[in-house]
Formats: sequence, C-alpha cells, structure tokens
Amino acid sequence: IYGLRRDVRHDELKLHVQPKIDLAVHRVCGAEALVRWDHPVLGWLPPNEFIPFAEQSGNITLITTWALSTAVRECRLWLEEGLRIPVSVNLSSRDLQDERLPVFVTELLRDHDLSPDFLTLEITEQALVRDFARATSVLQCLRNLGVRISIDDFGTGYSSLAQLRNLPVDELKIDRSFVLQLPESRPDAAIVRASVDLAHDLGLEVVAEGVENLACMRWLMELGCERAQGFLFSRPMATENFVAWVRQFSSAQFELST
Ligand code: G
Ligand code: MN
Repeated sequence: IYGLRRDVRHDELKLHVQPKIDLAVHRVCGAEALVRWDHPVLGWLPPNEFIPFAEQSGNITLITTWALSTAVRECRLWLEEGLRIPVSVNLSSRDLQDERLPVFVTELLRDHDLSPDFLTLEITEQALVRDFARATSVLQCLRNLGVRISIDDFGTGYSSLAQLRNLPVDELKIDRSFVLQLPESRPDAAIVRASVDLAHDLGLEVVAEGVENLACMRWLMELGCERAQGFLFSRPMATENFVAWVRQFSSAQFELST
C-alpha cells in the first residue's frame, strides 16, 4: 500500500458504480460505489486487493473520505440530469471507530445540497466486531442524520441474529456466495429464503447480490426480495457511463412493457 497518499494526490483512485434494480418495477433504484486503484505498476486493483492493506496501514480514512466525496458529487450530478438515484458507499471497521465521520458526512451532504436519504452506508457484520459499543454509537449518529444503513455480505460474518435486532439499519444485502448457485442449490435456497423472511420481519429491505442470470432473478422475485444487484444487469462501470446506461435500461424496459 506504500504510495497510496501520493496516489490519491495523483488521481489514481477511480470510482466505479454498479446499479441496484428494484425487482417489482424493474427500475434502477440505487448504485453501489466501488473504488478501483489504477496502480502504476500492478494495473487496476479491485477493492478486495488493497482495502485490507489500507486498513492495516491506517490509510483507510483517506480512501473512505475520497469515496464518500466522489460518490456524493456523482449523485448530485445524476440529480442534475433528472435521475433520482441514491448512492451506496462501503465503510470499513476502522471508519466506524471514527467519531468525526458523522460530522464529515453532514458537511459533505450540506456542501452538495443533497438530502441524506440519497446516501446509503454499507457496513459488514465484521465492522461491528471491533469495539462494538463505539461502532454502534457512530452508526446511530449516522442514522440519526437520515442516512440509510445497510448490512453488507449478510450471512458470512460472526454476528448473532440477536445483535441484528438492536442495530439501527434499513437494508440487508445477502452475500453473493448464497446467490450465485440459485435456484438450483437447495441449501443456498434455504439460507436465502430464511434471510429474506428474517429481514422482512425486522422491517428491513433486502438486496440480493451476485444475480447473474434470469432464473435466479425470477426465483428471488417470487420470494419477495425487493432489490437485486449483479452481472445480469451490469458489471461495475466507470461513473462517466452511468447516466447513459440508466437511460438505456429504462427505455429497454419501456419497450418491453408496451
Ligand atoms: O459485497 P461487496 O461490496 O464486496 O460486493 C462488490 C463486489 O462484488 C465487486 O467487486 C463486484 O465486482 C462484485 N460483483 C458484483 N456483482 C457480481 C456478480 O453478479 N457476480 C460476481 N461473481 N461478482 C459480483
Ligand atoms: Mn458492498
């Protein structure tokens, strides 16, 4: 991770976005921001190849604040284009230890004149393991701002279901490892069905990650899963292509329904 500070300065980080689709109306209902690092020697690095190192070396705050600022600015640009699409940003466990984060988010939204419900923060169950009390207090502050909170990679962490009951969250994202083999895999089907029911009983919305084919999408729709994200709709794309992609997705749907 050596060189990240210099690299942020040199614009080597790039934001990609992947659409989330509302399965009931087949519209784009959100976009997850994913950071890519264009390393001068190693080439494009996806988040899972450098975020862990950034966390260890204490550089994660730099990346998170960069991702938040860039994502909020994009979301404002989409609005200017007439597209009301909330943006989701991933937080790491260190971010949830940072009591300055809610202040940063407040000022960022104010600077871009963006309502807080246009921002969703995705946290993993893992992010709460370290200093649970402080993490939940930061999380509560963020939620009090009106920002939406989403539990990412649900089902892969160590957190107990009892813990979920007390968390200030709005949305649950089912990890793609349980979704990729649907609808064939019986154990995965059982896990996803139980997770969707649990989420609904707790008043949470559900996003299925890793939706790669139509059969999987239809199975999820029948289950009452509200939202889906995955290669079936689109891979993560450069932000400059997003508005055009949304427009063609909407018009493709329009042609289907007429
Ligand atoms: O849960 P997390 O925030 O890590 O998910 C984002 C990652 O998932 C991205 O790296 C993205 O490329 C990947 N991803 C998104 N959709 C799909 C999919 O449909 N299939 C697979 N295999 N990976 C996906
Ligand atoms: Mn995520």
